Amino acid sequence: MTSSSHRCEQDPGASPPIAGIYPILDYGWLSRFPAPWAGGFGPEAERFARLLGEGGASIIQLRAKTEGGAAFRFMEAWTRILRQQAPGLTIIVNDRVDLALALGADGVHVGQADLPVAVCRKLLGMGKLIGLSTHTLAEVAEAEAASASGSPMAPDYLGFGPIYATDTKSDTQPPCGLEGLSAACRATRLPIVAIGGIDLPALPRIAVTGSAAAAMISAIFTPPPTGFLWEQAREAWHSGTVPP
Ligand code: 3NM
Repeated sequence: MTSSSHRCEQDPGASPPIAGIYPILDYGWLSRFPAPWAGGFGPEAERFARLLGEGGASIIQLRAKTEGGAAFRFMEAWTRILRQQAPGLTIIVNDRVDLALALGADGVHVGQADLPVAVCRKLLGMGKLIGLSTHTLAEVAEAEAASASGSPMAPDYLGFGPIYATDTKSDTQPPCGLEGLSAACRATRLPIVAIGGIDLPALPRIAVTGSAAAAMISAIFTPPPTGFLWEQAREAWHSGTVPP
């Protein structure tokens, strides 16, 4: 990454915040499950958060596309539990700069049609992480140019996708596949978080494209009794083998 004063940098001496598996706790997806995922937040949720902390997770995103109190309570509860049980974890809020501020999150992830990165930066202040969704090489090139010139429009990392077809988000572009992802990684020095339809068998292939991380919703948070596949995903990413 280029050096500039206004952006968070991935410090090569410390474990970088954007690395490996990037789980997204999505309110809509988790609402299909019983507590603790979308409500309840008992000891099960604490165990889940501890697993992330002890398992070396670096980052997580809280995502709630629905407006209203329930979505806020979802984010508030998870932030509290994650802060208690996994203190080193970087917590990113999707779309909502206001909620990121209210919750004291570590950053925000915005789409192309959301608040511009420079405005997010102004609202959140220095030292917060800002991610931007990209879906085309032109969008990647635009972010890279902003980064190279030290512009306040530059995000700290890029989401890029969808890599594969997904049912979790309805308004996606056509899948770009591994070739599209590799091209995006070559087009920027910003860390790329691959997203969209990524399951466990895909992780070893994603890991060798140059992506910094792989974001996962439906394939890592599976219905009970299987539950949260954090350890399996981490192993698939790091060792290249998919546990049975
Ligand atoms: N953004 P799953 S695809 C939230 O292409 C999101 O920008 C995408 O969910 C993009 O891991 C997507 O269940 C859904 O496929 C990811």
